[in-house]
Amino acid sequence: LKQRGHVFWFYGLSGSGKSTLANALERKLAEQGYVTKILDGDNIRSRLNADLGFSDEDRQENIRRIAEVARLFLDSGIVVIASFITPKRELRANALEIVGTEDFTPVYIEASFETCAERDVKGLYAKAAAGGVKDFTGKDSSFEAPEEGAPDWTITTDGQSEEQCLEQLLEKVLPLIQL
Ligand code: GGZ
Repeated sequence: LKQRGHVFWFYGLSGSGKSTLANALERKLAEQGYVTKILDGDNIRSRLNADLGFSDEDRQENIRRIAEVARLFLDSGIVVIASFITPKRELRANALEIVGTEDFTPVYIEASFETCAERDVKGLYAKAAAGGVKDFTGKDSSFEAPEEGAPDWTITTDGQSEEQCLEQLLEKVLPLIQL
């Protein structure tokens, strides 16, 4: 492959825009001939990790397995775009450790809980507010933003268009995957 493999690990609240941006980024990269793989709830939580829920332990196992899968794709030189809430710093650190520091970039997709709740694309926030979602991130289960000085990239979807976010991403992504 005429590319350098890399794992871009998108994390942030449900509804922050992770999947939208992951898909948009994949489309752009594909146009330019890059071979990519998206890992997200749709292809992982529905199958490989269908046995896992949202307790701290299950999220940890979820992220561990995904990072191992990402590593396999990376071994083949593929650009992986993983998109999971990954709510705790420790979970992000574990994923980075499994994949390897060199080839892993954590990307915080930032939007406030209020913004995500307003968007409520899947009606999950309304359901959670009514008490119908166990361990909901940002409500009964905490989300840890990147610590001050963390090397993580931050893309703010709050108040920026998808195009603006995508442009910011591309500018940082391309130098890492170009040979
Ligand atoms: C958070 C939940 C929950 C709870 C179901 N808390 O926006 P979505 O719907 O499509 O994506 C969310 C997805 C989160 O799974 P992850 O694998 O990314 O989470 S983690 O990294 O923390 O393991 C959401 C849906 O699952 N969902 N219940 N309780 N999100």
